[in-house]
Parts: sequence; structure tokens; C-alpha cells
Amino acid sequence: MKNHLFDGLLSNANRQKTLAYLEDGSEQAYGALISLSGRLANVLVDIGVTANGRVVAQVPKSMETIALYLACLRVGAVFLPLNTAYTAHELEYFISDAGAAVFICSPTQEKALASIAAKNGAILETLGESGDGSLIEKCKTAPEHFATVHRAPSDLAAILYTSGTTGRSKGAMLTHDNLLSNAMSLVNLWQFTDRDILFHALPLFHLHGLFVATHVTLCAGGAMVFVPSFSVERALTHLPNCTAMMGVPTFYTRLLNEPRFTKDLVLHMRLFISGSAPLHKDTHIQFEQRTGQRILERYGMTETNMTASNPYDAHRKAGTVGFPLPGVQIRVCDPESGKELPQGKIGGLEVRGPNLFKGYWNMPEKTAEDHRDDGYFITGDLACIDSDGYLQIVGRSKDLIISGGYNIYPKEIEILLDEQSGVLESAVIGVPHPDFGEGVVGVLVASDKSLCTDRVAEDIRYKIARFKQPKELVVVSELPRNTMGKVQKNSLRQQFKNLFQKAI
Ligand code: MLC
Ligand code: AMP
Repeated sequence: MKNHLFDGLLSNANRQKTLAYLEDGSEQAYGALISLSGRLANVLVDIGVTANGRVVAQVPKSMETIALYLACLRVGAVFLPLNTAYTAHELEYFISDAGAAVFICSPTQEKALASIAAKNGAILETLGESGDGSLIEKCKTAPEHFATVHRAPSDLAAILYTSGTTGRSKGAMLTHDNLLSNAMSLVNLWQFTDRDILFHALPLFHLHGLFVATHVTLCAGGAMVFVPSFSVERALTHLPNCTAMMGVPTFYTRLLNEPRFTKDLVLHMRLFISGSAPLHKDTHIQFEQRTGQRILERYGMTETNMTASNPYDAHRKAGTVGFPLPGVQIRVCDPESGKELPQGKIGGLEVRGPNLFKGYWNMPEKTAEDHRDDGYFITGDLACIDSDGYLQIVGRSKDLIISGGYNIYPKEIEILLDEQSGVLESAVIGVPHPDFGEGVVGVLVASDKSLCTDRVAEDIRYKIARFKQPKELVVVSELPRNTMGKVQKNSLRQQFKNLFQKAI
């Protein structure tokens, strides 16, 4: 029986070959990963997971997490990873909205989250960062052999939640073929082979770390140095043993701030890739001056996987994201009329192709609203195609902040800030931040003299993930509005544009 994605991902796997070099000095071979995925698949079936069941996981980064993901594919289940920074307050929505069959958390969170799982009818299991937890315990007696179920290209493989402009997160449904076709394109385009060793320092709960980085490595039959998270020290230690790195722009700015990051350290490396947020032209230029290598910038989003990439063999143009991937169609349109604009004009970017998601989970109206009648998806990014045909992402029509590669939707934070005592209303904006690209600022209008920004910061501390919390709260007498009464965020962004300039 054919399982489109699982079979495709492992088509070049050599069971004896090392897939991952871990920080404790140990190595994991492809064979060990495949065996563990078989045991985990048996465990999932034993606890009641069936085809199309949603397996929701908020677990630390580990090779066991990758095995769990593969096990879900083998069972025909739908993998739904969640940011480890989400608080209990935020988690419940995902578990309930997805109708989770199983919820897997870190053993340290088991007590705190048991009632949320029970309330939503999900079986609770645990998986810890060192491969501990109930799932792995159950694997000890589970057989390695598992008859992988048949899955067609159009079957669901994963749901990745992405925040919404209304404050309610939307689950992007990704099919087996969305993911496999994209991974195979990238392997070819970026010339990954079984000789590559990727520095993998990205989280596994987003498209970039789970699909782009891990899928490309697996598909190519390559290897990775697999570390829990990014730090400059880790990069300095491990890059000498790697051939490629994928990162968000913050990885690159942090490396450039480190004098020990030199040309000699990375002379042997063949590829540096950046994405998930705009890479500043200066970073691109400084990186080339420091290392002699040009970063390859690419563009994607949860709903579309990777859409465009600078070329491997030809000119990598700073400030652009290159050309559409093979089979992917893009156009730049007038946001109102939907009419395609001539080359050089700025408009809304629309995308169509095998990479495009199947729709938002349980949100048919939202899915329809974000698509044109001819199937193009309206990304919410503003773009233009320059005179050389390179795609440039010049801004966003959606109210979105991207901080260190994480998406933050202001509405969700504004709703929370508006509930705080002493707050009449709020506007949340992103302004330039030297480390995270954009930093979150909460602009508050007081309802009375009781407003205390420190108290507001404390009150929201355990309600939303730390990375979403405003790094600064400022008080203004009123929010600037246009004649329609809409808050003029551009004017606020202008007013507070230097807030973080001395922060680092
Ligand atoms: C951490 N913090 C952040 C933050 N990351 N705040 C804002 N934005 C972020 N991205 C907070 C911490 O909670 C902490 O708060 C403080 O900032 C300092 O943390 P740190 O220890 O310095 O951060 P660090 O652990 O080093 O993390 C920074 C980072 C990480 C950039 C390495 O955020 C990261 O790995 N980002 C990658 C995200 C990613 O994979 N995005 C892909 C999305 S997919 P305090 O106050 O408690 O100290 C996608 C599609 C596509 O977009 O095209 O790829
Ligand atoms: P996400 O929804 O988390 O997948 O984030 C996708 C968004 O990240 C896109 O819609 C863009 O706004 C942004 N993005 C990703 N890659 C790039 C890039 N190279 N340049 C500019 N923006 C990017």
C-alpha cells in the first residue's frame, strides 16, 4: 500500500546512515527513526487513533517528535504541532477546535493540562525532551513492524494553526502532496544530496523547521546537526561540521554581531538560506562581506509552503525572494478589483499550485474569502515583480507583526489589553527591532487614572505566549483615526519607530 508522503520522504533513506548528530554526542540512524515511528504508530493505534484523527502535540524539540510525526503519517492521522510557548489559556482553543483525539504534552506539563484534555475528550499522553514520557514508555513493548496505511496525495497530513486578523487562529489543512511536492522541488532547486549536513536549529512546530528543513533533509537522504534551539554558541560549535544552514533573519543578524563568526569558520559551507521574515538588504550585504557567501532568500507561508526562491546557480538578489518554484503560479493584483497588475507595480500577491493548502479547518467561509474564483490564494502580502523578473515582498496588507520569525496578530493582543482595568482601548503595532526585526508595542489609552503599564504587563503574563507580549507598553491620550474611525497604525508606527533603537 502506498502512503504518499511517508514513502516519498523516505525514498532515499539508507537505514544504516546517520540522519541526526545530537548535542550529547550521540547519533541517530535512519533505521532507528523508522523503527521508532513503527512502534509509535502501533501505540497510537492502541490508544484509539484512527485515520484522519487529529494528534495535537505541544512537545519539546527532539528526534522522538519527528518519529511521532512520521508515526501519524503511517497511521493516516493528522499531525498538529503547537508552539511550546503557548500558555494553557491559549491551548484549549486548539485542542477543542481541532477535535483532538490525543493531546501530547511535555511530562512537566501533564498535571497542569490534564483537565483541559479531559474536558475536550482528548486522551492525554506525554513526550519529553530527552525521549521520556508515556508514549516512549509504551513503545518499549510495542512491535516495530507496522503496516503503514494507504494515503492518497490529497489526504490530510497536517494542520498548522496560523493566527487570524480577527484574533481567532485558523488551522491550515496541508495534504500529503502539498508537502511532498514542495519538499521535492526544494531538494532539486537547492541541490541537496545525501552528502549534506544541515544545521537544524529551528523549532519543529512551524513549517520552516518541520517541513522545509526536516523534509528536505529526509528527501535527500542527508543528515543534520540537530540542536534544541538557535544560539550563536551552537552555531559556532557546529557550523564547521555542516554544509548548509536554514534560518530566520534573526539567526543571521545575531551571527553578524559576533566577531568570532568569520569567513574561515564557514568556508566549507555551500548554502545559507533565509526565510519566514524579510531579510534586510544590509544583512545580506554584510553577510557577503564577512563570509564571501550570498544568502539565498526564499518566501513562503503556512498556507502555501514555499512559493518562491532565489536561484542556487544564478544571481541571488538582495531584497528579493527570487522566482516562483516549478509548478507554482504567482500574480500581483489590485487588492480591490483582483485585476492583475503590470510588472513593476505593487499589489497583493496571489498564489496557485500544488503547494496550496486545502483550506482552513472548519472555516469554509474564511477559505472562500481568501481565494479567487480561479483558485488563486490571496496571501495578504504586498509584492512586485522587478524589471529582472525577481519577486519582491514589499509589505503586508494584513495586520501582522513578524518578530524573530514568529507571526503575531495584533487583534489577539488588543482584545486582551482592552480587557485590562484602566484601559479604554489599545492598538498593537510592530516597529523596527534590532534583534527580532520587528518588536511588539502596545499603545494604550487610559480610561481612568488607575492605568499602570507594569500591572497590565503582569496581568497578561500568563495569558499569552511570551513572544507575543508587548516588549513596551506606552500610553497616549487618544489613538489617531481616519474619517472612517479606523485607527491609523501607520501614524503610530511612525511615532514609535525608534522605541527599540537603544534597546540592544
Ligand atoms: C523569543 N522571544 C521572542 C522571540 N523569541 N520575542 C519576540 N519574538 C521572538 N521570535 C522572547 C523570549 O520569550 C524571551 O522573553 C526574550 O524574547 C529573549 O529570548 P531569547 O532567549 O533571546 O530568544 P531565543 O530563545 O534566542 O529565540 C529567538 C529566536 C527564536 C529567533 C532564535 O524566536 C526562533 O527560533 N525563531 C524562529 C521562528 C520560526 O521558526 N519561524 C518560522 C515560522 S514558519 P523574556 O522576556 O522572558 O526574556 C513561516 C513560514 C516560512 O514563517 O516562510 O518559513
Ligand atoms: P506564517 O503564516 O507563519 O507561515 O508566515 C508567513 C508570512 O511570513 C508571509 O505571509 C510573509 O509575510 C512572511 N515571510 C515569509 N518569508 C518571507 C520573506 N523571505 N520575506 C518577507 N516576508 C516573508
